[in-house]
Amino acid sequence: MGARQWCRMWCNPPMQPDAVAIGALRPRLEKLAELLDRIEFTLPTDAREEAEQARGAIVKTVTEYLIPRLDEPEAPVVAAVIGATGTGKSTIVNSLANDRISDVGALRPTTRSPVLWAHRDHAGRYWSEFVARVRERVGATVEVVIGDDELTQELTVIDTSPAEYIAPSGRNPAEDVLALADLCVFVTSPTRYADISAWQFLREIRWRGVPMLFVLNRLPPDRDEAVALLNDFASRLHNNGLLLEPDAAMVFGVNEAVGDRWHGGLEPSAVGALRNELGAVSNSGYRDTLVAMTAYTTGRNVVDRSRIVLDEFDKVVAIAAELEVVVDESYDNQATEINELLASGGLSDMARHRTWSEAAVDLTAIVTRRAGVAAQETARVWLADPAGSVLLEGKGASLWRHTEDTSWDVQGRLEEWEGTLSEVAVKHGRSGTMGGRAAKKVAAKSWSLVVAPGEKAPWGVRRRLGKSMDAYISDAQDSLGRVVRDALEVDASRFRKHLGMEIDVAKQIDRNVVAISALLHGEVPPLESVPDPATVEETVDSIGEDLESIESDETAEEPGSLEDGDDLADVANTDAEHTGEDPQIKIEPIEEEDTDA
Ligand SMILES: Nc1nc2c(ncn2[C@@H]2O[C@H](COP(=O)(O)OP(=O)(O)OP(=O)(O)O)[C@@H](O)[C@H]2O)c(=O)[nH]1
Ligand SMILES: [Mg+2]
Repeated sequence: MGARQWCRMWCNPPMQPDAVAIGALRPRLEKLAELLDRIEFTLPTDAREEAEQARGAIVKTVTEYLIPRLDEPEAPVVAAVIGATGTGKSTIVNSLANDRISDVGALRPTTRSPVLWAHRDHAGRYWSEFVARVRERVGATVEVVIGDDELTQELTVIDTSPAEYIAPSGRNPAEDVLALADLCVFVTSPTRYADISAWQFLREIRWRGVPMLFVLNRLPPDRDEAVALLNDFASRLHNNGLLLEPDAAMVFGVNEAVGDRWHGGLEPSAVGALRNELGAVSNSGYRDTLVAMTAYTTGRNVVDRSRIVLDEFDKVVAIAAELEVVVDESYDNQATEINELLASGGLSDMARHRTWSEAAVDLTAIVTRRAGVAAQETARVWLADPAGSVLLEGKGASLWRHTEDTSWDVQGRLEEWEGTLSEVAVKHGRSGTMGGRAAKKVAAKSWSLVVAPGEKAPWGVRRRLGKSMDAYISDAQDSLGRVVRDALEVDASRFRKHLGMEIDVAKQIDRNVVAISALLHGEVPPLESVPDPATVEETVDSIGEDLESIESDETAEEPGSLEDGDDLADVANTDAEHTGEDPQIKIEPIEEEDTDA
């Protein structure tokens, strides 16, 4: 009874969406987006912009489209009407509605912010959330037109501003709407379809994996001329990887109609085939397939783009590792020199102070100055490096010297050191019997021996440490040396922060990409490559057969269906909707009864 429909929107070959895999994808995708949101490409690698863009696009697609979509599988299909200014997008929307939904006009651009056309049934929770999401992205000026049209029961249509239009906010509303859409209706005209900018936009849409319907509007009345234009457009789409076959039947042709209708649209019959198609793909039986397919394709493309991000991450990690060596060496040199001074008695002057707190002030000045030297040394080497110099130019300007906090921080750490000395004393106490109080006394009286190792130790210290005296001093010097190193590391960590490296994050991203890829059935082909031959062969063959029968019947007027094996869900008796009364161009979709159904 029903018919299976080969929809013209499947410009990319259908893939088998697996409901289970798609459900399992959700947490993985969410995690991936969260991880990608945390990283940032700051180093000037060749593909940095591309990687940053890919990163942003993945985060946006996953959080703003995929997750909400998977959460609300029952929500109406959202079709974004996209195209250059004056191609007749608003005219097409009004024609579909046979009503004034969106203003049309000679002013370019006419539509400056999106117009949503929806059914009043969807004014509930989902709807308010969706509208809020659109408004949040696109701005509060988004207009919502609520109606009763049957078509909108399962479909929300959004008329957009021209694809090339940048709003005063600096955003591109069409792009923003597209990011939330399940389906793109791309409208163009004979004078516009060859524009390069349109193709760039289309390629970007293709990345998203959103199914597309192509409308060539404002065709001339001469049939041969119109057919030639449709063929040319279809073959360009095909050459750009946007249409499986260079087949004009996959494009909706709409004639330049004469005479104005009150609502700024055309006769409804002019868009009859498009309306049927939109009705068919948003039909609840079909919608699940559409949503699953879009989610699936989007998921595949997310994996694809994640690889760009990961490749870039590898490069960045390598550069960062080199720059980090400079940090390590500069600070390590300074720490080593201070430690050598300590060991050789070069800092013995500090022993003149009465208390360690006073002596620590001297050592603080030394360590702070050394931090400054290490910072300067690191910055000097970084400056000579292309990536390093970029880091120094921006937020890294302050890296040339130690920070204002360094001295406070060093002093705090050094003062605490005396407290830890008693533990060293306990370790070296005669036959391991030194109590806590005695150890404290030893610590208080022996700090000066640590900074001035040649001095004679007070009797109390000698008595308690006996033969372990030298070992104690050596251990205590090591522990002070470590405090100095740690204090310098705090200053060094500013450089590391600028490298922004979270290698662990990269690993987690990698793991998620691998898992997502596995859920999507294995390897993801590169974006431009030819799709899975098995699927394509089967699909193309079945189209080919059906085309033959159509080509021999030039008068075929009815929009209809083409069987596509088991890939697509049944569409409940779409025949009933196929009025096919298009008085204009006679290039129509292809129909065949599905006898199995
Ligand atoms: N006669 C005729 N005029 C059309 C047709 N399609 C569009 N127009 C006219 O072309 C002009 C632009 O149409 P719109 O529908 O506003 O174009 P748009 O793509 O929405 O333009 P923007 O909102 O600027 O992006 C209007 O004056 C329409 O009346 C058509 O098929 N026949
Ligand atoms: Mg418009």
